[in-house]
Amino acid sequence: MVFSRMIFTSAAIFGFAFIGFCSSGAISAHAASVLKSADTDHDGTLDLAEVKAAASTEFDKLNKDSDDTLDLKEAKGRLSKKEFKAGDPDDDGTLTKDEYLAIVERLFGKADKDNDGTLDQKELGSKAGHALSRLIE
Ligand SMILES: [Ca+2]
Ligand SMILES: [Ca+2]
Ligand SMILES: [Ca+2]
Repeated sequence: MVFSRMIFTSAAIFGFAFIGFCSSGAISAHAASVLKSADTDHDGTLDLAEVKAAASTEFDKLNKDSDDTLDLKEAKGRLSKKEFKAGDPDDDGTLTKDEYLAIVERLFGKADKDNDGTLDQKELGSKAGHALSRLIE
């Protein structure tokens, strides 16, 4: 009885560890791919200029009707409704590229935990880094 409970417990612990491993693995896989594609000077980190350049390209890609702004529908999957509203200070229901890049810059500052002006893969895998990587790839 005690023995079988022990097996069950260790199986459960193993299961949780496995799930945890998979989800953090998925985040860092995305972080790694964002890092690879946006790191144009190949120094292994992203500075703000690289992040903004990638975000600007992504904005153009998301902006399907080419009217210079993103509406909530175009930003879907990248920004939650709340994030969209917070990034739209003139409250006109659309994001200009400047507003989009301001969100990116804010998230960059949040993700740059050691304040060295660059994001490494670990910082990109953080919560803010993950939110940021959605906006640049
Ligand atoms: Ca770089
Ligand atoms: Ca706006
Ligand atoms: Ca940093």
